[in-house]
Amino acid sequence: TTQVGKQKEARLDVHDPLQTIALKEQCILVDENDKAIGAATKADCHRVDPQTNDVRLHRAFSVFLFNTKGEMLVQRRSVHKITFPDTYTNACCSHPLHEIYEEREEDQALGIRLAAQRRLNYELGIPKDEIQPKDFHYLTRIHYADKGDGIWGEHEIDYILFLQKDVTVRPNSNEVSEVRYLKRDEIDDAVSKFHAPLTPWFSLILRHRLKQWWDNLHRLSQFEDLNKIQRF
Ligand code: DMA
Ligand code: MN
Repeated sequence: TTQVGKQKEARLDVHDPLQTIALKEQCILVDENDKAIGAATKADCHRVDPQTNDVRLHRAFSVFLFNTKGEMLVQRRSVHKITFPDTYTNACCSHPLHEIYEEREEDQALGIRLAAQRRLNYELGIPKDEIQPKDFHYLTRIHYADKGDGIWGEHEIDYILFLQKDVTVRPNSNEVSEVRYLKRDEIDDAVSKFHAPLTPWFSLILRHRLKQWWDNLHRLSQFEDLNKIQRF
C-alpha cells in the first residue's frame, strides 16, 4: 500500500516553479452557503484528501469574456498548470485571495470583481485599465466538485461573471497556451474538434446555462440569481 500511497501523493516539488509558488497563495474557505470560514493555501484547497476523497470547499470565480461581435474567448490551459493542465476552458478562472484584504469584500461581489481584474491581467495580459470591477455582470454562483486527476481537484463556490468588451489580449504562456474567439453558432462543432478535453466546470456550464446566457448578452439582468447557489 505504501507504493500506491506514494504515487497518489500530492507533491509540491515536481511542478513548474511559478505554479509551485502560487500553491502558497491563501484561498478563502467557505461553507455550503458561501459564508467565509477561514483561509487555506491553494495547495490545501486543491488536494484530494486520500482518506475521504474530498477537496476543501473554497471561493472562486469564472469569467466568460465576449467581444462586441458576440464571440466568446476560450483558452487552452498551459501544460504547466497543476490542476487540469492542457484543457480548454472559459476566458479566466481563479480565486479571490485571503491575503489581499479587498478581495474579501462581499458587498456587490467587489472582492471577486477585483480578483477577476487581477487575473485577467495576469493570465491574458489584459491591461487593468481596460476592465473595471463594475464592468462585470455577476450572474449567479455554482457549487461543484471534481476530483481532477485524483490528486489535485476542485470544490468551489464559483461566481459566474460575464463581460462583453473588446480588449487587448497578450496571453501569459505559463498560464495559457492558446486563445481563440468562438462564434455562438459554431460552439458545439468547435468543441467537438478540440484536441484536448474541456475542464469539468466549463463543460458543466456549457451544458446547463451558457447558451441561454450567451443568447441574451444584452439583457443579462433578467438571468441574475444572486441569492440561490446552483448545485450541480
Ligand atoms: C480555479 O481556476 C477556479 C475555477 C473556477 C476552476 P484555476 O485553476 O485556473 O486557478 P488559478 O488560475 O488561480 O490557478
Ligand atoms: Mn479552486
